[in-house]
Amino acid sequence: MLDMMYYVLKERQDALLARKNNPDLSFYNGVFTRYANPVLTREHVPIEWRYDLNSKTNPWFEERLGINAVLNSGAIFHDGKYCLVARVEGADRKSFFAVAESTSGVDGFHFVGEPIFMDDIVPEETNVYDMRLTRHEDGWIYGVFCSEAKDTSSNDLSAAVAAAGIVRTRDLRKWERLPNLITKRSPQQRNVVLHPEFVDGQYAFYTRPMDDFIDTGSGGGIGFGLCKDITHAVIDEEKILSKRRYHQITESKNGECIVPIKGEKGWLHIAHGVRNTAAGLRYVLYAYATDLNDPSRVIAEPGGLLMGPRGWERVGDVSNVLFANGAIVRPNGDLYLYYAGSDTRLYVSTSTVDRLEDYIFSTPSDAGRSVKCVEQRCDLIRRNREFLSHH
Ligand code: BGC
Ligand code: BMA
Repeated sequence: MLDMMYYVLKERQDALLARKNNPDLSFYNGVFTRYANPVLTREHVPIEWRYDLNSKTNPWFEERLGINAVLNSGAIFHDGKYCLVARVEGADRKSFFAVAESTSGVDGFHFVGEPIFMDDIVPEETNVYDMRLTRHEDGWIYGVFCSEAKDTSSNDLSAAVAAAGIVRTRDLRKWERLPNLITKRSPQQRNVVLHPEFVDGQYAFYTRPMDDFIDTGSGGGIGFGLCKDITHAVIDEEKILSKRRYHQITESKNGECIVPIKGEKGWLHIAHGVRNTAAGLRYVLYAYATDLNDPSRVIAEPGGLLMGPRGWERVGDVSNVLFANGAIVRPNGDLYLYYAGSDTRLYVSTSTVDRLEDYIFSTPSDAGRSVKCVEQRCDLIRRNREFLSHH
Protein backbone atom coordinates (compact mmCIF):
# COMPACT_ATOMS: atom_id res chain seq x y z
CA MET A 1 0.00 0.00 0.00
CA LEU A 2 1.19 3.49 -0.81
CA ASP A 3 0.82 5.84 2.14
CA MET A 4 -1.68 8.72 1.83
CA MET A 5 1.15 11.10 2.69
CA TYR A 6 2.84 10.19 -0.56
CA TYR A 7 -0.04 11.75 -2.50
CA VAL A 8 -0.05 14.81 -0.26
CA LEU A 9 3.68 15.35 -0.72
CA LYS A 10 3.51 14.64 -4.44
CA GLU A 11 0.77 17.19 -4.96
CA ARG A 12 2.69 19.76 -2.95
CA GLN A 13 5.85 19.09 -4.96
CA ASP A 14 4.03 19.19 -8.32
CA ALA A 15 2.64 22.60 -7.37
CA LEU A 16 6.11 23.83 -6.38
CA LEU A 17 7.62 22.61 -9.65
CA ALA A 18 4.82 24.20 -11.68
CA ARG A 19 5.08 27.57 -9.90
CA LYS A 20 5.92 30.45 -12.27
CA ASN A 21 8.86 32.62 -11.37
CA ASN A 22 8.86 36.38 -11.94
CA PRO A 23 11.46 39.12 -11.72
CA ASP A 24 11.83 40.62 -8.26
CA LEU A 25 10.95 44.24 -9.05
CA SER A 26 12.08 45.49 -5.65
CA PHE A 27 15.68 45.22 -6.80
CA TYR A 28 17.25 47.26 -9.61
CA ASN A 29 20.83 48.05 -10.52
CA GLY A 30 20.73 47.86 -14.31
CA VAL A 31 23.12 44.93 -14.40
CA PHE A 32 21.19 41.96 -13.04
CA THR A 33 17.53 41.12 -12.60
CA ARG A 34 16.86 38.92 -9.62
CA TYR A 35 13.96 36.45 -9.69
CA ALA A 36 11.57 36.21 -6.77
CA ASN A 37 11.59 32.46 -6.08
CA PRO A 38 14.47 30.07 -5.73
CA VAL A 39 14.85 27.71 -8.71
CA LEU A 40 15.95 24.69 -6.69
CA THR A 41 15.47 23.84 -3.03
CA ARG A 42 15.51 20.65 -1.02
CA GLU A 43 11.75 20.45 -1.59
CA HIS A 44 12.49 19.95 -5.30
CA VAL A 45 14.28 16.65 -4.67
CA PRO A 46 12.10 13.71 -5.83
CA ILE A 47 10.19 11.96 -3.07
CA GLU A 48 11.55 8.55 -4.09
CA TRP A 49 15.09 9.84 -3.51
CA ARG A 50 14.20 10.42 0.16
CA TYR A 51 11.43 8.05 1.24
CA ASP A 52 11.03 4.33 1.30
CA LEU A 53 7.60 4.11 -0.32
CA ASN A 54 6.84 0.60 0.87
CA SER A 55 4.55 0.68 3.92
CA LYS A 56 5.81 -2.76 5.00
CA THR A 57 9.33 -1.41 5.56
CA ASN A 58 8.22 2.17 6.31
CA PRO A 59 4.93 1.98 8.27
CA TRP A 60 5.12 5.61 9.46
CA PHE A 61 6.14 7.01 6.10
CA GLU A 62 9.28 8.52 7.57
CA GLU A 63 11.94 10.19 5.50
CA ARG A 64 14.82 7.69 5.35
CA LEU A 65 17.51 9.60 3.49
CA GLY A 66 16.82 13.29 4.11
CA ILE A 67 18.15 16.17 2.04
CA ASN A 68 19.56 19.22 3.76
CA ALA A 69 20.16 21.67 0.92
CA VAL A 70 20.42 22.18 -2.83
CA LEU A 71 22.97 24.78 -3.73
CA ASN A 72 26.00 25.63 -5.87
CA SER A 73 25.20 24.33 -9.36
CA GLY A 74 27.10 24.07 -12.58
CA ALA A 75 25.02 25.12 -15.60
CA ILE A 76 24.93 24.37 -19.31
CA PHE A 77 22.45 24.60 -22.17
CA HIS A 78 22.10 21.11 -23.58
CA ASP A 79 19.61 19.43 -25.93
CA GLY A 80 17.29 22.44 -25.89
CA LYS A 81 17.19 22.65 -22.09
CA TYR A 82 18.69 24.70 -19.31
CA CYS A 83 20.57 22.05 -17.33
CA LEU A 84 21.99 22.37 -13.87
CA VAL A 85 24.32 19.98 -12.13
CA ALA A 86 23.37 20.81 -8.59
CA ARG A 87 25.22 20.22 -5.38
CA VAL A 88 22.70 18.24 -3.35
CA GLU A 89 23.62 17.88 0.29
CA GLY A 90 22.22 14.94 2.20
CA ALA A 91 21.15 15.13 5.82
CA ASP A 92 24.49 13.36 6.47
CA ARG A 93 26.41 16.44 5.19
CA LYS A 94 27.80 14.59 2.20
CA SER A 95 27.07 16.19 -1.14
CA PHE A 96 26.44 14.56 -4.48
CA PHE A 97 25.63 15.82 -7.95
CA ALA A 98 22.30 15.60 -9.73
CA VAL A 99 20.98 16.99 -13.01
CA ALA A 100 17.94 19.27 -13.04
CA GLU A 101 16.39 20.62 -16.23
CA SER A 102 14.06 23.42 -17.26
CA THR A 103 12.81 24.78 -20.57
CA SER A 104 12.60 28.42 -19.40
CA GLY A 105 15.80 28.74 -17.32
CA VAL A 106 13.95 30.55 -14.53
CA ASP A 107 11.29 28.08 -13.42
CA GLY A 108 10.15 24.49 -13.83
CA PHE A 109 13.49 22.98 -12.79
CA HIS A 110 13.07 19.32 -11.93
CA PHE A 111 15.60 16.60 -11.18
CA VAL A 112 15.96 13.93 -13.84
CA GLY A 113 17.14 10.35 -13.66
CA GLU A 114 19.17 9.47 -10.59
CA PRO A 115 21.99 11.20 -8.74
CA ILE A 116 25.18 11.18 -10.83
CA PHE A 117 27.21 8.06 -10.34
CA MET A 118 30.95 8.61 -10.53
CA ASP A 119 33.64 5.93 -10.65
CA ASP A 120 35.25 5.49 -7.25
CA ILE A 121 38.83 6.22 -8.27
CA VAL A 122 39.81 8.43 -5.30
CA PRO A 123 39.39 6.14 -2.27
CA GLU A 124 40.36 8.82 0.28
CA GLU A 125 37.70 11.26 -1.01
CA THR A 126 34.96 12.02 1.56
CA ASN A 127 32.95 14.73 -0.12
CA VAL A 128 32.40 16.29 -3.54
CA TYR A 129 30.86 19.66 -4.38
CA ASP A 130 30.59 22.76 -6.58
CA MET A 131 30.90 21.45 -10.13
CA ARG A 132 31.74 23.86 -12.96
CA LEU A 133 30.61 22.65 -16.38
CA THR A 134 32.70 23.55 -19.40
CA ARG A 135 31.73 22.78 -22.98
CA HIS A 136 35.27 22.46 -24.29
CA GLU A 137 36.33 22.92 -27.89
CA ASP A 138 37.71 19.36 -27.77
CA GLY A 139 34.07 18.16 -27.94
CA TRP A 140 33.61 16.98 -24.33
CA ILE A 141 31.62 18.54 -21.53
CA TYR A 142 33.89 18.63 -18.47
CA GLY A 143 32.86 18.91 -14.87
CA VAL A 144 35.49 20.23 -12.48
CA PHE A 145 34.60 20.03 -8.80
CA CYS A 146 36.05 19.97 -5.31
CA SER A 147 37.18 16.58 -4.08
CA GLU A 148 37.68 16.75 -0.34
CA ALA A 149 39.49 14.29 1.91
CA LYS A 150 40.49 14.10 5.56
CA ASP A 151 44.00 15.41 6.17
CA THR A 152 45.45 12.33 7.82
CA SER A 153 48.72 14.10 8.66
CA SER A 154 46.93 16.21 11.27
CA ASN A 155 45.31 15.32 14.59
CA ASP A 156 42.73 18.05 14.06
CA LEU A 157 39.48 16.29 13.21
CA SER A 158 38.41 19.01 10.78
CA ALA A 159 41.73 19.23 8.94
CA ALA A 160 41.01 18.47 5.32
CA VAL A 161 42.61 18.48 1.90
CA ALA A 162 40.83 19.93 -1.10
CA ALA A 163 41.69 18.97 -4.68
CA ALA A 164 40.09 19.48 -8.07
CA GLY A 165 38.22 16.44 -9.36
CA ILE A 166 37.51 16.07 -13.09
CA VAL A 167 34.77 14.20 -14.95
CA ARG A 168 33.62 14.35 -18.53
CA THR A 169 30.47 13.48 -20.41
CA ARG A 170 28.79 13.94 -23.77
CA ASP A 171 25.19 13.68 -22.67
CA LEU A 172 25.00 14.60 -18.93
CA ARG A 173 23.98 10.97 -18.30
CA LYS A 174 27.16 8.91 -18.49
CA TRP A 175 30.19 10.39 -16.75
CA GLU A 176 33.82 9.34 -17.01
CA ARG A 177 35.96 10.21 -14.04
CA LEU A 178 39.54 11.32 -14.71
CA PRO A 179 42.33 11.55 -12.11
CA ASN A 180 42.30 14.66 -9.90
CA LEU A 181 44.26 17.68 -11.08
CA ILE A 182 47.78 17.94 -9.69
CA THR A 183 49.19 21.41 -9.15
CA LYS A 184 52.90 21.06 -8.45
CA ARG A 185 53.27 24.31 -6.49
CA SER A 186 50.02 24.32 -4.52
CA PRO A 187 49.18 21.71 -1.88
CA GLN A 188 45.42 22.41 -2.03
CA GLN A 189 42.93 23.52 -4.66
CA ARG A 190 39.29 24.58 -4.61
CA ASN A 191 37.19 26.55 -7.11
CA VAL A 192 39.03 25.31 -10.17
CA VAL A 193 37.46 26.11 -13.55
CA LEU A 194 38.39 24.79 -17.01
CA HIS A 195 38.67 27.42 -19.76
CA PRO A 196 36.50 26.49 -22.81
CA GLU A 197 39.23 26.91 -25.43
CA PHE A 198 42.75 25.63 -25.83
CA VAL A 199 45.43 28.17 -24.95
CA ASP A 200 48.75 27.60 -26.73
CA GLY A 201 47.38 24.20 -27.70
CA GLN A 202 46.89 23.20 -24.04
CA TYR A 203 44.05 22.89 -21.53
CA ALA A 204 43.85 26.02 -19.39
CA PHE A 205 42.62 26.03 -15.81
CA TYR A 206 41.73 28.82 -13.43
CA THR A 207 43.02 27.65 -10.07
CA ARG A 208 43.03 28.92 -6.52
CA PRO A 209 46.31 28.06 -4.87
CA MET A 210 46.04 27.65 -1.12
CA ASP A 211 48.31 26.51 1.67
CA ASP A 212 45.60 25.17 3.90
CA PHE A 213 42.00 23.94 3.70
CA ILE A 214 40.29 27.19 4.83
CA ASP A 215 43.18 29.67 4.76
CA THR A 216 44.57 30.41 1.36
CA GLY A 217 47.69 31.57 3.25
CA SER A 218 50.31 32.77 0.80
CA GLY A 219 47.95 31.97 -2.11
CA GLY A 220 47.75 35.35 -3.82
CA GLY A 221 44.43 34.97 -5.61
CA ILE A 222 42.98 33.30 -8.68
CA GLY A 223 45.67 31.46 -10.62
CA PHE A 224 46.01 30.30 -14.19
CA GLY A 225 47.86 27.26 -15.43
CA LEU A 226 48.21 25.09 -18.51
CA CYS A 227 48.35 21.35 -18.91
CA LYS A 228 48.88 19.15 -21.94
CA ASP A 229 46.97 16.03 -21.04
CA ILE A 230 43.61 16.34 -19.33
CA THR A 231 43.43 12.62 -18.69
CA HIS A 232 46.44 13.04 -16.35
CA ALA A 233 46.20 16.75 -15.63
CA VAL A 234 49.31 18.28 -14.12
CA ILE A 235 50.00 22.01 -13.83
CA ASP A 236 53.61 22.99 -13.16
CA GLU A 237 53.27 26.76 -12.88
CA GLU A 238 50.37 28.96 -11.81
CA LYS A 239 50.30 32.64 -12.60
CA ILE A 240 48.13 34.84 -10.36
CA LEU A 241 45.64 36.93 -12.33
CA SER A 242 42.96 38.28 -10.00
CA LYS A 243 44.69 39.25 -6.78
CA ARG A 244 43.59 39.31 -3.17
CA ARG A 245 43.92 42.81 -1.74
CA TYR A 246 43.79 44.38 1.69
CA HIS A 247 40.46 46.06 2.42
CA GLN A 248 38.91 45.06 -0.84
CA ILE A 249 36.25 42.39 -1.29
CA THR A 250 38.89 39.73 -2.00
CA GLU A 251 40.87 40.24 1.19
CA SER A 252 40.46 36.77 2.77
CA LYS A 253 40.03 34.68 -0.35
CA ASN A 254 38.78 34.75 -3.90
CA GLY A 255 38.04 32.15 -6.54
CA GLU A 256 36.79 31.81 -10.09
CA CYS A 257 33.04 31.12 -10.18
CA ILE A 258 31.79 30.45 -13.68
CA VAL A 259 33.35 29.52 -16.99
CA PRO A 260 34.52 32.81 -18.53
CA ILE A 261 32.23 34.29 -21.17
CA LYS A 262 33.66 35.49 -24.48
CA GLY A 263 32.67 39.15 -24.89
CA GLU A 264 33.54 41.73 -27.56
CA LYS A 265 36.41 43.28 -25.66
CA GLY A 266 37.61 40.42 -23.52
CA TRP A 267 36.88 37.27 -21.56
CA LEU A 268 34.30 38.19 -18.94
CA HIS A 269 34.86 36.57 -15.56
CA ILE A 270 32.60 36.25 -12.55
CA ALA A 271 34.41 35.33 -9.36
CA HIS A 272 33.76 35.37 -5.63
CA GLY A 273 35.45 37.46 -3.01
CA VAL A 274 35.50 36.69 0.70
CA ARG A 275 36.07 38.92 3.64
CA ASN A 276 36.24 37.96 7.28
CA THR A 277 33.86 39.62 9.71
CA ALA A 278 32.82 39.24 13.34
CA ALA A 279 29.86 37.26 11.95
CA GLY A 280 32.06 34.90 9.92
CA LEU A 281 33.12 34.83 6.29
CA ARG A 282 31.06 36.95 3.91
CA TYR A 283 30.93 35.80 0.27
CA VAL A 284 30.04 38.12 -2.62
CA LEU A 285 30.50 38.01 -6.40
CA TYR A 286 32.70 40.31 -8.42
CA ALA A 287 33.70 40.53 -12.08
CA TYR A 288 36.79 41.23 -14.17
CA ALA A 289 37.95 40.81 -17.77
CA THR A 290 41.01 39.30 -19.41
CA ASP A 291 42.56 39.63 -22.85
CA LEU A 292 40.84 37.65 -25.63
CA ASN A 293 44.23 36.43 -26.88
CA ASP A 294 45.74 35.88 -23.46
CA PRO A 295 43.07 34.92 -20.91
CA SER A 296 45.66 35.17 -18.12
CA ARG A 297 46.13 38.94 -18.63
CA VAL A 298 43.67 41.09 -16.67
CA ILE A 299 42.46 44.10 -18.68
CA ALA A 300 39.57 45.43 -16.57
CA GLU A 301 38.87 45.28 -12.85
CA PRO A 302 35.71 47.07 -11.73
CA GLY A 303 35.80 47.92 -8.04
CA GLY A 304 33.51 46.38 -5.47
CA LEU A 305 30.92 43.66 -5.57
CA LEU A 306 28.69 42.65 -8.45
CA MET A 307 26.19 40.81 -6.26
CA GLY A 308 26.01 40.39 -2.51
CA PRO A 309 23.54 38.45 -0.36
CA ARG A 310 20.28 40.31 0.15
CA GLY A 311 17.06 39.67 2.09
CA TRP A 312 16.20 36.00 2.45
CA GLU A 313 19.37 35.02 0.50
CA ARG A 314 21.28 35.92 3.64
CA VAL A 315 19.58 33.30 5.73
CA GLY A 316 20.67 29.69 5.73
CA ASP A 317 23.18 27.12 6.88
CA VAL A 318 26.15 29.37 6.15
CA SER A 319 24.56 32.80 6.40
CA ASN A 320 25.77 35.85 4.52
CA VAL A 321 27.02 33.81 1.56
CA LEU A 322 26.18 34.45 -2.07
CA PHE A 323 28.04 31.93 -4.21
CA ALA A 324 27.81 30.89 -7.86
CA ASN A 325 29.44 28.30 -10.05
CA GLY A 326 27.24 28.21 -13.11
CA ALA A 327 25.85 30.47 -15.81
CA ILE A 328 24.25 29.96 -19.20
CA VAL A 329 24.65 32.30 -22.17
CA ARG A 330 22.16 32.02 -25.02
CA PRO A 331 23.03 32.84 -28.66
CA ASN A 332 21.12 36.16 -28.35
CA GLY A 333 23.38 37.20 -25.47
CA ASP A 334 20.92 36.51 -22.64
CA LEU A 335 22.74 35.48 -19.51
CA TYR A 336 21.35 33.33 -16.69
CA LEU A 337 23.42 33.28 -13.52
CA TYR A 338 22.61 30.57 -10.99
CA TYR A 339 23.64 31.47 -7.47
CA ALA A 340 23.06 30.00 -4.06
CA GLY A 341 21.84 31.85 -0.99
CA SER A 342 23.71 30.97 2.20
CA ASP A 343 24.62 27.44 1.06
CA THR A 344 20.94 26.47 1.30
CA ARG A 345 18.97 27.08 -1.92
CA LEU A 346 19.57 28.09 -5.53
CA TYR A 347 18.38 31.27 -7.22
CA VAL A 348 18.67 32.75 -10.71
CA SER A 349 19.38 36.25 -11.91
CA THR A 350 19.46 37.37 -15.52
CA SER A 351 21.46 39.87 -17.52
CA THR A 352 22.97 40.06 -20.98
CA VAL A 353 26.56 39.74 -22.16
CA ASP A 354 26.46 43.40 -23.28
CA ARG A 355 25.27 44.61 -19.89
CA LEU A 356 27.90 42.57 -18.06
CA GLU A 357 30.60 43.81 -20.41
CA ASP A 358 29.52 47.41 -19.91
CA TYR A 359 29.55 46.88 -16.14
CA ILE A 360 33.07 45.44 -16.27
CA PHE A 361 34.59 48.07 -18.54
CA SER A 362 32.73 51.16 -17.26
CA THR A 363 32.67 50.65 -13.50
CA PRO A 364 35.58 52.50 -11.89
CA SER A 365 38.23 50.33 -10.21
CA ASP A 366 38.56 50.24 -6.47
CA ALA A 367 40.23 53.50 -5.53
CA GLY A 368 41.92 51.78 -2.60
CA ARG A 369 41.44 54.37 0.18
CA SER A 370 38.40 56.18 1.57
CA VAL A 371 39.76 59.59 0.63
CA LYS A 372 40.21 58.48 -2.98
CA CYS A 373 36.78 56.84 -3.00
CA VAL A 374 35.22 60.15 -1.94
CA GLU A 375 37.03 61.89 -4.82
CA GLN A 376 35.72 59.23 -7.19
CA ARG A 377 32.14 59.69 -5.97
CA CYS A 378 32.29 63.52 -5.93
CA ASP A 379 33.56 63.42 -9.47
CA LEU A 380 30.46 61.42 -10.46
CA ILE A 381 28.14 63.75 -8.52
CA ARG A 382 29.64 66.87 -10.15
CA ARG A 383 29.42 65.41 -13.63
CA ASN A 384 25.78 64.52 -12.92
CA ARG A 385 24.97 68.05 -11.63
CA GLU A 386 26.55 69.51 -14.72
CA PHE A 387 24.61 67.10 -16.92
CA LEU A 388 21.30 67.76 -15.12
CA SER A 389 21.72 71.52 -15.43
CA HIS A 390 21.46 71.11 -19.20
CA HIS A 391 18.29 68.97 -19.05
C1 BGC B 1 32.26 22.57 2.65
C2 BGC B 1 32.22 23.72 1.63
C3 BGC B 1 33.06 24.87 2.07
C4 BGC B 1 34.42 24.41 2.49
C5 BGC B 1 35.23 25.52 3.09
C6 BGC B 1 33.67 22.23 2.93
O1 BGC B 1 33.78 21.19 3.85
O2 BGC B 1 31.58 21.47 2.17
O3 BGC B 1 30.91 24.14 1.46
O4 BGC B 1 33.17 25.78 1.04
O5 BGC B 1 34.33 23.37 3.42
O6 BGC B 1 34.61 26.10 4.19
C1 BMA C 1 33.30 27.64 -0.25
C2 BMA C 1 32.70 27.16 -1.52
C3 BMA C 1 31.25 26.81 -1.39
C4 BMA C 1 30.48 27.53 -0.34
C5 BMA C 1 31.26 28.59 0.41
C6 BMA C 1 30.57 29.12 1.62
O1 BMA C 1 34.63 27.56 -0.03
O2 BMA C 1 33.49 26.20 -2.17
O3 BMA C 1 31.01 25.45 -1.28
O4 BMA C 1 29.35 28.10 -0.93
O5 BMA C 1 32.50 28.07 0.77
O6 BMA C 1 30.40 28.16 2.60
